[in-house]
Amino acid sequence: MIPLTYGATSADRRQDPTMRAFRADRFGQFVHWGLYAIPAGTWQGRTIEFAAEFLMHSAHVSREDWAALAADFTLDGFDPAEWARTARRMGARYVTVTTKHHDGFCLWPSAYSDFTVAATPSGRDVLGEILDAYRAEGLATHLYYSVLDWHHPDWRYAIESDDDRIAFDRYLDFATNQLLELAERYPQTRGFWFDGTWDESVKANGRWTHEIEQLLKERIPGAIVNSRLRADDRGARHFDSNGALMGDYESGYERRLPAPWDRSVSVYDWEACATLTQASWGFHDSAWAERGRKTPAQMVEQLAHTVSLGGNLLLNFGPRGDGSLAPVETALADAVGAWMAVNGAAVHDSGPAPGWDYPGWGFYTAPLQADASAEVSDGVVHAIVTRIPVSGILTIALPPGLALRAVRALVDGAETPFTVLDAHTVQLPASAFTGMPTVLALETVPAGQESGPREPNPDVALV
Ligand code: FHN
Repeated sequence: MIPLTYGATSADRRQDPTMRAFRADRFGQFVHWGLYAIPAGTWQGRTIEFAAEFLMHSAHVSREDWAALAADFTLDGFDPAEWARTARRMGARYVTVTTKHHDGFCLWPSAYSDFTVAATPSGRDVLGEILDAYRAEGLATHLYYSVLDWHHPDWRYAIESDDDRIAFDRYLDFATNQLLELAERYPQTRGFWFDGTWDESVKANGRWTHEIEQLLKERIPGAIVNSRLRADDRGARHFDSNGALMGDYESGYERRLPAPWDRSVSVYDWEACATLTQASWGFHDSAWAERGRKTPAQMVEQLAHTVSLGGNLLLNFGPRGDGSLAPVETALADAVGAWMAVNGAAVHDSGPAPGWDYPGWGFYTAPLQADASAEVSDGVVHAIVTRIPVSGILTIALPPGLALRAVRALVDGAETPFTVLDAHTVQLPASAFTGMPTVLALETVPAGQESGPREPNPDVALV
């Protein structure tokens, strides 16, 4: 064991009520909103095919020009109650909101910065309004905070001189003040989600990452902090130099998931985050972002995949510059919500089904058990079918010692017959499930001849 002062604080996963509630929630909404939603990926007529929230950086916009966007942050379409209702309808149980992203703009009127909502036409505490709206809908609230800050003159990527060290110490004091201010202003916050911590300057300050985590937990007992904040004495991130998880849950799965058979991740808590558009978290108004937009079925599949391995999924929304939600995002939320309204029991309060191996055609989940060390899930196990085999048959390998009594669809309780093959294997006809894959044959002809006469096929009757 390497001796560490700022490594993991505990070898075990937390079992207190706040952490259990977070684990049981399984599905959260991420919200990236800030000044970057106004230019939405385009600066002076040039659309940059990169994340919208990086535009200041990728279009080389000066601090002054970027700060001038504050005058256009007019909240004309801002309706946080609508955001919160949309999230609740979708089945999300918590929200994580960007309080300050890499551009340094603060959604709350921070006493420590002049680059905040206080400098916008409304001067309103936008963050406070968002948090109140979500809590009114019964969702827990988490605060995203970027340590990386392109606006603050004392931010450093690396510490290469005494001057850098002095400046960066000032920067860390500023960040500490802001974080304690957030904890004081919004004491009902359940968690802090740190980002922008990958640079050498932060890695050289493992002590600060340790201390701020402890300070926030003193101010808000039970607060949940992601692993991304942390570096240890030697600069190791997420997991300390002895391999132990720092923070309360691992937050390294960004726009990717562990392999569906990789049960090794289930030994700790983790959360994946995902974009709806192509690799942009902030609103990006372009064909480029749309090319990568996910369907409701893809998001449901990611959710099932995540829960089957004991993770939470944080699904990102990027409201538009005026504060309104893009209709395409509301439509996705509603479609996922319609699925969740019927099938939510396989997601909420659920986790991996111990003893049930990845079946290839979908995912198994089971209700969270008080005894997390159980080797086999018996009782009800949910099978979430996402890929129906072309054979039309689903094969279920039962954990040794279990037999199947009945199979019912969650949607209406209708029973599905199955065939027992041997002591451990049963088969279901895939016709029991909706959504059979369809194969389309695309017949092509040279352009201009598409409406010409068709050769009759002598083998089939024309209809
Ligand atoms: O650079 C950010 C990005 O804009 C976004 O906030 C994501 C969300 O996880 N985090 C960073 C990239 O890892």
